Amino acid sequence: MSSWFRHPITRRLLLRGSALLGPLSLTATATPALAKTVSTGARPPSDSLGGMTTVGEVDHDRNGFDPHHILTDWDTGAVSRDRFGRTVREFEIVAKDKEIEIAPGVFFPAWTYNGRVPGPTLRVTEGDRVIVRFRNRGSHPHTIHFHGIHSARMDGVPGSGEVAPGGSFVYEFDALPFGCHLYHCHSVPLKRHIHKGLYGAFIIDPDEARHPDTQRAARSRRLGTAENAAWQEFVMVMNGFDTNLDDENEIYAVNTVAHVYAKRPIPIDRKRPVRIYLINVTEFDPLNSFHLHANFFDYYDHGTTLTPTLRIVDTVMQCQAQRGIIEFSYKDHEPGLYMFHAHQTEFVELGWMGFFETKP
Ligand SMILES: [Cu+2]
Repeated sequence: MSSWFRHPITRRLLLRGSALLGPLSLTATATPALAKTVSTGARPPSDSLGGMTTVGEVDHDRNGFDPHHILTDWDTGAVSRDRFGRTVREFEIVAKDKEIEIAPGVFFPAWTYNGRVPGPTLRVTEGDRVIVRFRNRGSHPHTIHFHGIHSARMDGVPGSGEVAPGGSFVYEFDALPFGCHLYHCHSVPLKRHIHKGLYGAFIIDPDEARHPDTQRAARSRRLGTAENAAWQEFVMVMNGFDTNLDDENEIYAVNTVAHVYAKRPIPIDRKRPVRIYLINVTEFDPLNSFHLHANFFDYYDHGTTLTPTLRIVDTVMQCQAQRGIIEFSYKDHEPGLYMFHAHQTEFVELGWMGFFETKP
């Protein structure tokens, strides 16, 4: 039987209906809160957007996380030294079920790491010993599978590091290679466990002592250095949500909440360069992308090199779990609102669009 007969109302049909009929007012949890008018008080003004954002406000306090904080809240762990003098970073991650609001009035029964989607952004330095104490307080078996170099025992897949509800496991490995990585649950069915919200960014900064020929570039990446402090760094996890179980996403976003950076633009100091750790975890669609307006950027695929793998581009695409680092500057631009979005334009209308607001 075709999927059309099993799920006669798809988001594409809804969009088609929306175009024909005007504003939609369908029941929450099944449909995004899209409309042809923009919410009051939101920036930028509605006439500049053509009324393409969600209407109303998400209660970030109720969610327990705010996508604006997620942009920059690095979790560097509890730091100690081992007997060899090496830095050890310990993290606590708890899986739990939690309903979250992903667009105004649209609630999603998520599975979360530490109560948020995406989970905490773990940030370590190349060569650190990483210890992750994982407890599963959710309703299903879960794992944490890290993208990185580690032993089979630490791989976080069924049969190796999978944790039943109520159980726990300690993942331990060296942080390698440096780059922009991710972690996610690897229990089956995999697409459901990932799509429910069990993922997060895992950033390994380069250790400049290991890169004598590119020390300056390495230091600019490593949190805590003066070179790094000159940058404005943001984590952007591109995700989507299937609210009606039809294996298609009804809502798309960066860091979970539809249009959150359109309605509250990300302020940037245009004199300082910008670095984005971009990660795609979107389920059900083979590709996602990032497009920057009125500017071009350099891109480091997987973040595992200190020289760009793409130069002077304004769009980059990523398959699921692909990620990379984007670097650009607005120093020669006039102050204003500069848009960024997926260049799958359907995703834009369903939540994946935002603005940088450059200050003089
Ligand atoms: Cu899981």
